[in-house]
Amino acid sequence: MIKADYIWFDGELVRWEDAKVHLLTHTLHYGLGVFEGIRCYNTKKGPAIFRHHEHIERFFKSAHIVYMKMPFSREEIRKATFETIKANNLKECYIRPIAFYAEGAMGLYPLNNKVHVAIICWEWGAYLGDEGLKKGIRCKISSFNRHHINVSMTKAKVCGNYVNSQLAKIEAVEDGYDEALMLNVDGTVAEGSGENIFIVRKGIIKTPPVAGILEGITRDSVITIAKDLGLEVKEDLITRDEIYIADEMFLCGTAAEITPVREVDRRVIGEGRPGPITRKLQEVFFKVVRGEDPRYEHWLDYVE
Ligand code: PPE
Repeated sequence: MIKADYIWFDGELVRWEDAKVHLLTHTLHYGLGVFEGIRCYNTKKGPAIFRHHEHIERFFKSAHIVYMKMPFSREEIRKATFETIKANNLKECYIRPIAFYAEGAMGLYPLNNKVHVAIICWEWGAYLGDEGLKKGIRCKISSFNRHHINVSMTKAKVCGNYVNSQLAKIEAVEDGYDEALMLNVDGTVAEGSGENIFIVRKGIIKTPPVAGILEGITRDSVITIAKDLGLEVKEDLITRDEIYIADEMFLCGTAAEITPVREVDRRVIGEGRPGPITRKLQEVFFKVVRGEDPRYEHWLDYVE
């Protein structure tokens, strides 16, 4: 990864090398921490954070779901993020706020341990590769199911939830694919290891309903943009075989942005290259995040 100079840690900027924690950090052992993934893009008016308020809100809602008390306010986190971007002189970056339990008591009751909060910013290019963004990626339906809604809290971006994602991702990569697609325990399509899923069939865009998956902010942006383009969007259950016969498919997320999918389980999707609707959505999305579409100006939080 491309390192930056400073990390915001519990209210102050510390040097990247000095941002360290104790080996008994509770979250390192048991996984109960919450995090966000946000992107800042360069615009004509300077760096702007895409849908910053929605990401901060989800960060706090994640904490709320898992009983964690956030020791900073939303506005403090927002200002701290600006501070970190400026201290590192970044124009475009990925932003990773994380809240986690410190050392103290061990065992499975963490609420008496201090909550640490850090904000880390660094330059992160195309998550699934530049080539993937242009030509599409190859996916595999994972042998691992996505979380049951009463096993893990899927609306919360909890550190420990990502063990399941990593099992799927490792399996897919070791088998020669770029990314894993995960099914719910009932067999319907859920999400990628770190992205939401969309297909296009007969001109209609389809994505699974939010039950059981992370309520992606990029997913919401894509739905809004698509509807504004006059396209029909359906939030409905998708079966595995419906993916195989889709005309187009793409994944979306903060890190993955809009990444086309050209093959799933060795079946070519559509023409085997990004389809017209996927390309149109990508084109508008990249204009929106870089402040080139006034209709979505309210989605940008300019770094002050
Ligand atoms: N589902 C999952 C499981 C997920 O992790 C993400 C984001 C999404 C959907 C899309 O959500 P949103 O970013 O709000 O559109 N995954 C983050 C972590 C990636 C990582 O490898 O770390 C991200 O994209 O930042």
